[in-house]
Amino acid sequence: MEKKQLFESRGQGQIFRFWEGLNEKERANLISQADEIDLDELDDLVSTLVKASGDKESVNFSALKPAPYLPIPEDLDTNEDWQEAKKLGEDALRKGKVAAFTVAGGQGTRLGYDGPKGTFPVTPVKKKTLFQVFAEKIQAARLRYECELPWFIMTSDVNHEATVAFFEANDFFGLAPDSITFFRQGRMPAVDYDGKIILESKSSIAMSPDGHGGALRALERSGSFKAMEDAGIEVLSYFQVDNPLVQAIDPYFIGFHLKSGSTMSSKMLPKAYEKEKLGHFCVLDGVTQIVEYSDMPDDLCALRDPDGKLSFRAGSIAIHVISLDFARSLVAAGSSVSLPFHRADKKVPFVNEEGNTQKPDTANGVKFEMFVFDAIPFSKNPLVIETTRLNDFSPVKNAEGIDSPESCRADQLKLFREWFDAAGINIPQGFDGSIEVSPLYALDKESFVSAWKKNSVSIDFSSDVYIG
Ligand code: UD2
Repeated sequence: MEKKQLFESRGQGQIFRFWEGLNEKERANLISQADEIDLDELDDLVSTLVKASGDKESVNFSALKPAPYLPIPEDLDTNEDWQEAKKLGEDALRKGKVAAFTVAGGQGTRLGYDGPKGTFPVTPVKKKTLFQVFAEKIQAARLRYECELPWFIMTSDVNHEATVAFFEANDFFGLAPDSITFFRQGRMPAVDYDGKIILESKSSIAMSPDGHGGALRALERSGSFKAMEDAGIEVLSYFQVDNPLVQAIDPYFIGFHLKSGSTMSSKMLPKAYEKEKLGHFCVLDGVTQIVEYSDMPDDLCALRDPDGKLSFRAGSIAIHVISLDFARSLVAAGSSVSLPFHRADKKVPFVNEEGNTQKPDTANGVKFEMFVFDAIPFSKNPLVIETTRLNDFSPVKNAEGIDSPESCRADQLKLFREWFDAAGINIPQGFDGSIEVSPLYALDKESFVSAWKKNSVSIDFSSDVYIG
């Protein structure tokens, strides 16, 4: 068999070691997985990331500097620069140049939730799921800017069908089904420490999602880039599935991206504490880049400016505006640059010589992932702008504690209370119920205040309050 010979000739014949005992369906499965593997790419990764030192040492930390960022002004409404940016962003939206893009291919292992993360309920009163929150934010932006605003959602093999079924079962949350595109990200095989592809059962290879950086390849492969181009899209508003507070569509951010001639822009927050799990915006030899929290040495995380602020305080919250042409150029045939892979040591279930799958107690292999933010060093005028936590970031990552459903609920309550205050709504002392405002009612404080002025109702604070 040709495929078997090819893998044998490349030292990876072990994936076919149970071949003789497999039925037709099992053989077809194994072959189709093998077809997904680019052996040249894998050889390269094994020699650079598995057998050599790995990617961590490749950064010259002694030359690393904090990246500059555009601070958020005290008063957005009177700041000319920000107001000019807002107008540009709104104009791009009205002209239909923007698409929303959510990466939702991750496995959500830390949350301990069995299902696509986007189907997790997060809002305080109505228990809307993450997907519903984003759908309503996108719908509200479509209405506000009278634009198509297509939504692209990247899934992975493990959650694609369940994700699409969830949208179908919920009537796509009122959005036109053809205005949402679901596409799968790619997969990479896991290898052992000798660089051999790991077989997870007799007929299947241990394959896993190729990281959110795989989005660029997947957008190209799925025809989504082409569809965006045909629809006149110029920029993507990129966000992660785990963060319901994100301003899915932020005219200020989009406007600054356009105004500064950037091809990839990012939002930052000052880190709340030294080891907060956010990538760090840095500059190395004049090139802006993100150094992931797990790769940043402790002493640099702890370094402080004379005023006591953390020097490397600019934390990435994984919200970007990316120009379509730039994203495409990184994956175009013959492109001179490509996103690097990172190594992650994992416990990878494997098939033993008796043909049974075994779960190891310690890491036994390496998975390969790309990160979308590794595109930043290739971008023109990469812009980093500050935002505020309540207006953009409270992710659901862990079952409890920091970045959990509970902390996210508390942040939503804080945000909605702020909106109530701004609109002059008096919350009775001792009210300990929940408050929730639908994105379809208001997307931000400003729109809440003006909607409330036009259309206030009396609120019954004897139970939870929902404004929709
Ligand atoms: C990510 C960033 C971190 C910080 C933080 C903010 C990385 C490596 N780190 O950390 O710097 O910005 O977010 O919340 O990204 N995903 C896919 N496919 C994959 C893997 C992930 O779609 O193969 C999606 C996943 O569904 C989620 C997002 O990417 O929406 C983040 O993934 P994560 O939870 O692994 O990232 P995290 O929290 O370590």
